[in-house]
Amino acid sequence: MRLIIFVFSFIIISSKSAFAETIQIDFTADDSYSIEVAKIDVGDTIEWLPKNEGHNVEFLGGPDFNSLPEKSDLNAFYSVTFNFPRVYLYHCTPHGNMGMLGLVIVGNDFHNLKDIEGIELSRVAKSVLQRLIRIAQSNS
Ligand SMILES: [Cu+2]
Repeated sequence: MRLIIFVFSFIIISSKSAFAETIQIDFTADDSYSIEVAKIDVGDTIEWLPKNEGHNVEFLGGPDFNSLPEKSDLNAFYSVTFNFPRVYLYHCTPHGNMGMLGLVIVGNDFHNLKDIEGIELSRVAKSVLQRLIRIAQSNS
């Protein structure tokens, strides 16, 4: 009986780590993120690669503003594991007003979309956000 429990718990632990994925997003030469809409599962990790200079990642919104990941340094590798579902919005601190934005949808959960849409942005950034939301919803 004890052996069965042991085997069963091992399967749960190993299957969880086997399915956790890592997605890589580059800073592009034309001031954007190579993947603007990332749809991932709970527990997945996103890595941002500083392939071009002058960019970073700063979160503007998510399920719980106080627990959002810290702003990354310019030109630095950055990695975040998303353990809670919902929509997350981030931008590049120097280029956010010009529309360098990214959306992360964790667990296909759009419950906080209204909060994300209510975040104050420049006019250009606002229209980029609307485009990204349409992309996110069209293949959900
Ligand atoms: Cu930038």
